Amino acid sequence: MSEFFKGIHKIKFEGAKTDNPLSFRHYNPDAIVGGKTMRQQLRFAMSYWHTMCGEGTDMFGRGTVNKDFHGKNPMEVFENKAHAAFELMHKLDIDFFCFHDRDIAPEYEVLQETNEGLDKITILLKQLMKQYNKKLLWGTANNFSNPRYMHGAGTSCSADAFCFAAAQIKKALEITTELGGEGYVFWGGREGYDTLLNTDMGLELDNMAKLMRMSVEYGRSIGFKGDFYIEPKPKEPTKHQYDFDVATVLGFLRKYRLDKDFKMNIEANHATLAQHTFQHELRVARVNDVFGSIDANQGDLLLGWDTDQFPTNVYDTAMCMYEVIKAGGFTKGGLNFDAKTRRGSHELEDIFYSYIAGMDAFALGLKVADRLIADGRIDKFVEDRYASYKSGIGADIVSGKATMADLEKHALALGDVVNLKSSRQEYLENIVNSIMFE
Ligand code: XUL
Ligand code: CO
Repeated sequence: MSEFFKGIHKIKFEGAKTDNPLSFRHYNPDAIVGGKTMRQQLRFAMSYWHTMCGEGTDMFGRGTVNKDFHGKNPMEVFENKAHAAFELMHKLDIDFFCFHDRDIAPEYEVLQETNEGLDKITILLKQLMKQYNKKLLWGTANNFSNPRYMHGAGTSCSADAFCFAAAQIKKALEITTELGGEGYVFWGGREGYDTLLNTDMGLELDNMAKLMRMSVEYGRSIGFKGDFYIEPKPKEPTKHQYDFDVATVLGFLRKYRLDKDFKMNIEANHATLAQHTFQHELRVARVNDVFGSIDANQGDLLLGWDTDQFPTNVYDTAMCMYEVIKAGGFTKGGLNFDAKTRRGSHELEDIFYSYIAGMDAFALGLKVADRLIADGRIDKFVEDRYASYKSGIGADIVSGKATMADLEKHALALGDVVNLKSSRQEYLENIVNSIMFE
């Protein structure tokens, strides 16, 4: 097979002093940080959709880069994409990839034919995975691009569209299982609404839960052992996406008793669209035991949409990795770069600069998070801040022993609350800076 990324060699760790832009300055896959290799801690994944399919289109203009990879017919295009994908993962030393069904094979007029194309590509992917020693982090179904999903998929007003969505998920689960996928993602696609004037919200949510329940049962019945994830997002394409944020999704899962079956795939740009920090979303997932995987990217805070930029903000990657380490690290999840080069960064080489930037930003973030934890001042501060719950009335509150009468008695005896200490926010922020730039 011909080389698609000519002139680019395997990217290696060269250290912070290197002036070679096609090298890692911080990501050293075999270096140990926090008791594991960086490779094990970070579990980087390539997103097939942006990297192999995204051509730089936006609503004002067509593509600026061609991703046909010299294919002369639809099937050849996707076969070549597969070869290019593995060359890219090899050169970037990325161990995992993630895809939607429609990223990896052509969509034809007839579903049966589309599925046959998927089967062919699945055979090729399996062979390439073996050859290059790469793994599938997660698969998913694109239940949002085709016009049949204009009113949603699992939440469509059309039972026919609902069946098409189910058929696609069934097939995507089969492929994901065949490729040994470690996860399967539901991102809400068009599951939401623009106006309540035409929407039966109760029925839509009930139906979405039914589709998820059936998907989990089907996946387990065919031997899928990976984790199921929901990826929250507050808006775009619909005004109100049902999976707004982690807390909203948790409410949905608990209502339909699906909370033991799903974890969260948290995307940085979706968090900020929901007016949360990335760390907030990770923390909500962590304290509710549903942290699973991450779509690593960043948004532009001056723009109100999902720009899917490669992550370069080290404050964010550091706080992200702090949460990941505190959650016990990734088990089946990883860091999938759901990120695309800017429209003007139109040369294939830009894909390499982008991934290198993202991987180095996360390597730095991991190192900072590890030092923050080893330093211990922040964790100790938080621990001390809640010391009043360790003994006396506080301990009785935590254990559930205290009654309302006990609390009232305590308050009456006190007269007032007199021992409140400073929250020391600025002191703590400066500790982060001092560790980051030590
Ligand atoms: C959309 C998005 C998706 C999911 C997978 O905003 O993030 O690409 O990650 O469907
Ligand atoms: Co995503």
